[in-house]
Amino acid sequence: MNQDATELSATGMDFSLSEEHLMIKDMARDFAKNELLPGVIERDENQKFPKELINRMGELGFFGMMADPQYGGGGLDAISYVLAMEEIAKVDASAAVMMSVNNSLVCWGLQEFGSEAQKEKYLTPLAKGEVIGAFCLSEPEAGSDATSQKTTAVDMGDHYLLNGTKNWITNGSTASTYLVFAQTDASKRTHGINVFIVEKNTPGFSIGPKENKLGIRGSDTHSLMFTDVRVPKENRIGADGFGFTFAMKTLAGGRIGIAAQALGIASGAFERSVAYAKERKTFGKPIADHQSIQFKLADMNTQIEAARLLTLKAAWLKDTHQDYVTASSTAKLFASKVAMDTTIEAVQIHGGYGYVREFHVERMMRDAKITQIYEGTSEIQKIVISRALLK
Ligand code: COS
Repeated sequence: MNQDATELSATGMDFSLSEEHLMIKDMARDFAKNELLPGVIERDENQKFPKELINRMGELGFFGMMADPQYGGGGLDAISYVLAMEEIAKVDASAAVMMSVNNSLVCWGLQEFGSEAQKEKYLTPLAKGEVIGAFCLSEPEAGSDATSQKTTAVDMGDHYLLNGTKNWITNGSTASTYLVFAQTDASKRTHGINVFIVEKNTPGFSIGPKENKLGIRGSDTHSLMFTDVRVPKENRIGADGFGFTFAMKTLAGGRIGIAAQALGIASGAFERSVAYAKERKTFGKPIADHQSIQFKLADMNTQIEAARLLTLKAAWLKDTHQDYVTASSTAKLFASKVAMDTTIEAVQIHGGYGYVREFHVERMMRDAKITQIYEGTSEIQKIVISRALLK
């Protein structure tokens, strides 16, 4: 550590990454460049993510980064996860969302709140990346207003009977293990919601057609239907009525993942813009020599740097067991806007080339939009932040 860094850490501030963090970042960058970049345009075009590539991400440990090694996870901190997410999302935001759901919503939720038997049976294959998970909260009439769950779970003694429909489920058909939220007692509002582990081939569980989306087209999004689906009682996570708290707690961490995804989309578009600005010539010189382009790049970089700091701060708060709820909403709110603004500018810098598939930035612009919508819209993040400020 150099002297400046020593002085900074003595005051409690240290922005340097450890060697392990840098190794993880490099590993994710190499994987993204060598294995995700080829084929990313086709995956977007065809809305297909090959099983072999999912398996490869699993083998490399990208699906259970923060889970305990005892259950097959990488045992890494949230900072490592953010660094890897940024590098993956720079190249393929669809791969990043699959990773985000499995790591922060499914694995983290099971690890924190699952029973020992649930961890052994379900967390272990999920953390090893042998199977993929899905987080099934949203419904046709319950997205932002997550309390208004219409899916019901009736207590039948040794099992629950699930009925209802879930919407916009990431990994909808790729997943094998689904965390499904349902009302067990609507009169209790948030305290009448439970979350259940549902296996893919359970009778009565069916998967709707794939959504034809604007962006993150490589990842599969489906509605899911449940008709008299029997779920063993031991598959309920936590005490009766714990489901809504489970959703809020997992989403607080999930939002750090989505902030990192947004950051990656923005920094990917930025890196492409810098490279293009140096190559492309107009009026007899590279467009990087025009001040209008220089100022755009300076603004993009400033925004990205701020988004990165907010995202890493939220991860650091989580790693150091401090309250990160407001910080994760702040990071997601800001980073998702940066992703949108930066990718729009990246297309502008690329001009006509930015408007065609081969130059990647139009896909990034389409991918960016969802980061302002899922795991809590920007408006929901403002509710979370302002409530904390005013309480
Ligand atoms: N951790 C633990 N508990 C939390 C919490 C958190 N981060 N946030 C809220 N809660 C608890 C509250 O303390 C409250 O508990 P009590 O009922 O015991 O008082 C309960 O959850 C309900 O909270 P609240 O009254 O604030 O509920 P609202 O219906 O007003 O909704 C928001 C709160 C808007 C924050 C919540 O519905 C939300 O996050 N919605 C967005 C959901 C979302 O992200 N959807 C996308 C689907 S996943 S792609």
